[in-house]
Amino acid sequence: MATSKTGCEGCADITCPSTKLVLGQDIAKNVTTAYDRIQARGMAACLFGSKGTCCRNCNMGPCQIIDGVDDMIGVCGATADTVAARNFARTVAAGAAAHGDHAREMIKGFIETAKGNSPHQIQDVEKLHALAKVFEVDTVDRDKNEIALELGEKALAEFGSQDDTGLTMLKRAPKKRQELWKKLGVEPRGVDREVVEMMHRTHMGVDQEYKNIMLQASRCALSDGWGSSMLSTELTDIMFGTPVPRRSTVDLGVLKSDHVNITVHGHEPLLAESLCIAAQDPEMIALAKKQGAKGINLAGVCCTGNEILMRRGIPVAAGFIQQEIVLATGAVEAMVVDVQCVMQSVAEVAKSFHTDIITTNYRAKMTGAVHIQFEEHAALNSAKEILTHAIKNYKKRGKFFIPQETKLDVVVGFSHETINYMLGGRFRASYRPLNDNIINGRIRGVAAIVGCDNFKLADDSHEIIVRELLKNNILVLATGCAATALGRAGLVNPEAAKYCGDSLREVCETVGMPPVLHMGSCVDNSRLLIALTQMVNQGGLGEDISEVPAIGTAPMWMSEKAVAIGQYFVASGAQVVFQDLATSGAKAFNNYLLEDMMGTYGAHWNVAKDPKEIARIMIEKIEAKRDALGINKKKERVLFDMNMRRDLGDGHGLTDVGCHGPEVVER
Ligand code: SF4
Ligand code: MSK
Repeated sequence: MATSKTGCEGCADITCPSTKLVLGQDIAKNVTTAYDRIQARGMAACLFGSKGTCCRNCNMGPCQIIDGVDDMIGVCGATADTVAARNFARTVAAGAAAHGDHAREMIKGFIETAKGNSPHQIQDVEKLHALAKVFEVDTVDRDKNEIALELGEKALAEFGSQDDTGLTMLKRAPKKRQELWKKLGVEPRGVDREVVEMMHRTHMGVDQEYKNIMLQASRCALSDGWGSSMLSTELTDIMFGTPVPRRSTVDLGVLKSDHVNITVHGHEPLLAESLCIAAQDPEMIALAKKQGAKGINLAGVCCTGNEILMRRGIPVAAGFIQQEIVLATGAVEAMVVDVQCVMQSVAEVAKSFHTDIITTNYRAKMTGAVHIQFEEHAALNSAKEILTHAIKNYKKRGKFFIPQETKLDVVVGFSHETINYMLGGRFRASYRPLNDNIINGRIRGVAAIVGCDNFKLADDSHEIIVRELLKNNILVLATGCAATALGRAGLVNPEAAKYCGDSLREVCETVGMPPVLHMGSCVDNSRLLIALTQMVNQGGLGEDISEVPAIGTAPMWMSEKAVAIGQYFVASGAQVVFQDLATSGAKAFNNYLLEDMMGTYGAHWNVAKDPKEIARIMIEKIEAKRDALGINKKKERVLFDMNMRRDLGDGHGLTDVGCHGPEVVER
């Protein structure tokens, strides 16, 4: 490994105060981070790879294709468009596979819980009944565990389904969208099947027409968004509780100097929830005290962090981009990891400290880590074994540095159900108040900011985009590491209302909500699909997701999962903006993604490098949707008397910001 140390000499793109503080310490001087490695690479990425036209799908290649140059097509004759589309589609399949395998584990855990074989319990019975209805599971005179068992088994069957009837959750989408999917033939049939078919169709010599490849890419992505991810989110909520708004903290300062610090990193909340239960066990606390600590401090990293933040208010120490930095504090006894987004470098960073990396899933082992298998059927015992190992490291802790002053408050826990109760809908749970505020223009629209961090881009990109959106009165829904980054920027709490334009600020202050609503982990992007559908079903914003003034972005995407998410948003009718895509080397295919998909799905991909440009595009698209809906018309201001207010019946138009509307309203 290189010996040049970040120390901060390579900090040109690091704006995060806590990262800078840690890397500036002596204890971090031997730590090599991704920032160092990006600098050390010192050369631009391969042009063929970054533009999507390198193919290694068979052993006649690898072939590097130049679009429009006759003798620079593949040995098999594959064109740039075919190669770029195959590569893109395989990225979607990989992302969908990651979400699918995660979801399968969650459903198996759900079934074990229903059978009484786990330390967890079915917590949200209302949601259990709602989902049971979707899956046509009888609930009358049945015990919650009995219902959950049948629901879990039906959900698991969606993975291996071989019939062509379509996944059950698709019927939750707006009717118009369902009809479009049927017409296009992109209704996913089975979660696993769509990934397999995608891999088959992009094998050498199968599907060689980019638009046809993308039909299956859409079907595969939809099997993620409306299939596995949605199943995972909903069943996890039923088992661990649907999130409700709660206060917590984020950033490296959530580590405690006098506690055993254990960070939980990865994605599957079964492990993290079991650790949370085990960490409260008097036997574990006593062991920590015996080692000289005051207690056990669990803190999250990446999306496992978001899961326990949303449901338990457990602080998040770091997003993806800070996973090495959290170890460089020297204050972490163990980083417990499961699957996805765990950089191999954490094992190397840990070597400079007393920290152990503990892998827990047979799928995901790492050289230099300690492996303690997390057994679902003996979850509490596994969790205690992991904690015991970590606690015993406390005495070995040497010098450490925790940047306490950079810790920030957040208010999190906004499920799509929570939105029902916000904005004045407390007594009449519905999306009506949100829709009304969009129609009257106080909220111009909704922007989803999702996905990862990425060392290639300035670490304040999320913040720059969101500040622009808020100034323009656009409500932001955030998930994943983007949400953590926004928490670190101080934007995920009600006090951030001061950064909004006047009308959004008025709404946020009246309701007491943050202008950036943290909706969970990357799997929880499915919550956004339901929220958009609720907006459609509530009325006044069109008949399909493609008509709602809403847009998504994953500006700092890193993982293949983000591309699957982007594609399921587009196939669901929501536009997305990414900072780059590996498709620009194939002109026709690239145009298809960035423009022509509009004709198929009513939405397309957008690409822009500069964060302010991303925000500009998002604002422009939202305003265009408002124009199309006819809600941007200049309105006549009318002074309402009490009779006129009563004539409005259910109060629509008066619930602009809450239960008590202003006397002057616009019609
Ligand atoms: Fe080259 Fe065609 Fe083989 Fe790809 S599939 S590596 S383009 S010969
Ligand atoms: S963890 S997929 S870096 S959001 Fe979900 Fe974060 Fe992206 Fe991983």
